Amino acid sequence: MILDSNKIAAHNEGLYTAHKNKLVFTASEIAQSESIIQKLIDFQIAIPSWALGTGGTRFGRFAGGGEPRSLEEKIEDVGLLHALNKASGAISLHIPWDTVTDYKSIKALAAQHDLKFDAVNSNTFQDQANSEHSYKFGSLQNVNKAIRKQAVQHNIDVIQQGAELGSNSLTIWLADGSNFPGQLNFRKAYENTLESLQEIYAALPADWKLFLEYKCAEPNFYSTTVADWGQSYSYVKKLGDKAKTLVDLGHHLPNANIEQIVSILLMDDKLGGFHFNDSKYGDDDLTAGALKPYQLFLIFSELVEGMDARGMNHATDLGWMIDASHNIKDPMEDLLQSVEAIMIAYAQALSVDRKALEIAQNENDVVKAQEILQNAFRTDVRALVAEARLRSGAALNPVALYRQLGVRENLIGERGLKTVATGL
Ligand SMILES: [Mn+2]
Repeated sequence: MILDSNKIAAHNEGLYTAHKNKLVFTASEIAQSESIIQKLIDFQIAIPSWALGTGGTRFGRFAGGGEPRSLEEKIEDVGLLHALNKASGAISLHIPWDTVTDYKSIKALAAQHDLKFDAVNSNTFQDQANSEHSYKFGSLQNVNKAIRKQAVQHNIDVIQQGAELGSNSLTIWLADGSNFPGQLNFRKAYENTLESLQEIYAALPADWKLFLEYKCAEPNFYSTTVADWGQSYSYVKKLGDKAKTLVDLGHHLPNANIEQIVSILLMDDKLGGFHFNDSKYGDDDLTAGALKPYQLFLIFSELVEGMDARGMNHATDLGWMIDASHNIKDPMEDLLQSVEAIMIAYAQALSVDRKALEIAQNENDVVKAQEILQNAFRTDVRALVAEARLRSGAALNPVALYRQLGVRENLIGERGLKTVATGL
């Protein structure tokens, strides 16, 4: 299904007057509105290929209809999202779920939808049908050298596939760890993992980055071999300049101060990118900004401050991606909501009065510092986000237009009611 741009224009026409009134008011409240709108236009958030189908829990999966059955259909779905919001101009593939056989046609399809290939993700957390060795007791950490070799080779294969597509980063998340005390020698698990990562790092093209994601628990519940940002940092520091830490918002112990982690990693040039989602208990993978929008804003506030301090390009110098699972919502609607929440947090962070905040900090004026941050958070920036979409040719209200056009019903018509997205 391809969205007709006339339908987007007609939708925008109906909402235009109300939007313009809001925009005029917002611009009167936020001095730097025009530069914020431009930054929002440039900012793109990658959609992971595995988020387009309905996820599940340990207990069951309730499939939606019209889910993408192939990589081609996943690209078409991201193309639909991007047409609606012009802020989802990249797709992140997961190998082997999205193994490409015809690079030329896949690249042409992505180009047709104005999509780039973001980081490619390797998978050593499950056994593949044709693999010789099992990852039951870990992959890069495994006590068996042959199993480590197989996992290293898989990552090198993923790099090669990504390079064919024009991607320039590899994300590694390891399920490696242990479930019981005594199962692992922590130091040896670390050393094996480091050696394996070094072999993968050696295969990276010159202009590539390696993102090492951490996670405090799950699927292993006693120890995780890359458990937190400190452990990821320890590995990437030893690997070299192309290796960075990736922060997934759902991968911390409860109440971790993620904004502080982000600030320090950025300062040390070791922050690679983000996986956005929201959570109440653990790796809940809920819609970004659904539960803790203030935390999301505070994280973006540190990102903007830290990137500006280093003279970085907000749009291109870090990897921005959603990593979420949709168990009960239409995945496409959920992704539109996530992108909107991320854009709002980014716009709010851009509107913070940095000079006034610095003065308040230097004067230990705690009340003033809080007032400045909360004023930015409490100012409604949705008209700026909508204006960025309007200027890009996207919809003023993407979720409303998605429903109005009956996109899901169309996809069910094309693909059937009982489809299951590949990969999950
Ligand atoms: Mn993740």
